[in-house]
Amino acid sequence: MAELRLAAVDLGASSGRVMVGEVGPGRLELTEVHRFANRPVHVGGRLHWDVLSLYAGVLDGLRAAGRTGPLDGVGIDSWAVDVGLLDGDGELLGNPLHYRDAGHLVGVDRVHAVADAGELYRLNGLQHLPFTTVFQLAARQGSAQLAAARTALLVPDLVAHWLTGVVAAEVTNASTTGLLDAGTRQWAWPLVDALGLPRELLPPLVSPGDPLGVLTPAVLEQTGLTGSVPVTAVGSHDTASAVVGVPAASDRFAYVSCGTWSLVGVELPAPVLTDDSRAAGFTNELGVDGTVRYLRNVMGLWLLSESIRTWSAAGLPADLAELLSAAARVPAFTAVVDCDDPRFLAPGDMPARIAQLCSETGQTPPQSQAETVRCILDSLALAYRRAVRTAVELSGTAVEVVHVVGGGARNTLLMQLTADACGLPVRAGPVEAAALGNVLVQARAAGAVTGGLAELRALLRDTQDVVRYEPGGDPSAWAAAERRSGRG
Ligand code: ADP
Ligand code: LRH
Repeated sequence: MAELRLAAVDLGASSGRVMVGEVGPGRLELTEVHRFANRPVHVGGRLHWDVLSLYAGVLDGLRAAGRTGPLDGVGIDSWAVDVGLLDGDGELLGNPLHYRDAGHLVGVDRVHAVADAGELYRLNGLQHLPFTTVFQLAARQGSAQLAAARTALLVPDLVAHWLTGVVAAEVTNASTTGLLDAGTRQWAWPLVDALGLPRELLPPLVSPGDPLGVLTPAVLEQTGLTGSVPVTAVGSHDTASAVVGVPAASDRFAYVSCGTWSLVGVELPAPVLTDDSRAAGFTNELGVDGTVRYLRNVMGLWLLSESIRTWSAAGLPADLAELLSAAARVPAFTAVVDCDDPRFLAPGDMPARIAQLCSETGQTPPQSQAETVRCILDSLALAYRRAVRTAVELSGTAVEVVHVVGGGARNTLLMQLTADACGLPVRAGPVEAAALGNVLVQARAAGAVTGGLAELRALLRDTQDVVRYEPGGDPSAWAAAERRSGRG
């Protein structure tokens, strides 16, 4: 089979990007053709995604992709949980709410009145996060928008719908809604009914590799693309695509999908739905090829990006590279915090919140920007250590290496700290694992490559750059730091 040119649309919390993957047996080359900012908008007391601006970025990206040559296909992945609501005419009823909006919280009690936390976990297998779609929809009960809604589309499904006209819910991302049964992998209708949500809101499920449709004539005209351009379902949850993009050589690996969030875990054949797993805050999201992504959401580089935003607004130095090199000169463990503290979730003054938590745990708060950055990186490495160890314990898997993918793999200090903290070798990269996973699933569906995840990962190993970090330092220092963070 000839080589294919496939576009990956990858919308992240910090930026959207369109990449072109050239792929065939033994070849996988990814080129970024367009990147655009993703700027949430606070309006009317709620935090929204500017989804039309993102869609305009997607169209610009497809146009740019077309300028580099004809396209054989398109796949879309994006962040989880948030939905756009469409009315009976298929019109978007409002901008999707952002998962960091505080208004979702009222939904938690409403859902727990129908199914307590234990029942919910046995059903959907998800870590408790206050913004999971089921809580978001419950919070909107009684709103005019939800009353008018006939279809709820997760963000990548919404983009796919605008590109093709097709209405579908891709299953890896549907598994983040809390409304999918982790056992049957179908919509959990009894829960949907008990919550009084209309069944019609939830579209038919599709799986990665399924054909979705073709770009509409209007999209072809807007992008200058020609012919019939297929859109294929990929792991539409960006983390699902990123895990495909992990260049692991065996199944004895843990991963950190390291971007705005850090998703830390292992790949399993079946969910772990025990009470211990629930208490440890582990999630069972669906992966490509029927796998389970058994992982924890760690607050991630959000702690750093939101600190930088705070400093920049105050006119303080805010260059990422300079801050990281200053942090590398600060002694380790000056202060550490529990990254999982829910107070870190919302936008706002991050350095102040970090200082507050340090005081609450009896530590001297960071005294400089460099110390704050160091505190964030030490604390993230500690959280990765805890999550990897707990994933191994609860799932019974063996782990010999930690693969880190996503933008955070560029952070050399964080990578070394991760190796030291976990006491395991770290393999960092590729940075654009989600786009690579997206392209690989399309390529396989089109017959340009064959095999399971192991074969797709072998192609990644042969074609992508990976940086190696070996563990060092004093392991007991990490256990002591963990106690100081309030988690030990
Ligand atoms: P998302 O998909 O959530 O938008 P990315 O995977 O693009 O996130 O990762 C974004 C993060 O990567 C940034 O918050 C930043 O901390 C980190 N990052 C990006 N470039 C670099 C770099 N050159 N050096 C260190 N860190 C980087
Ligand atoms: C990462 C991510 C993560 C979700 C969060 C909302 O981009 O998709 O897997 O938990 O966004």
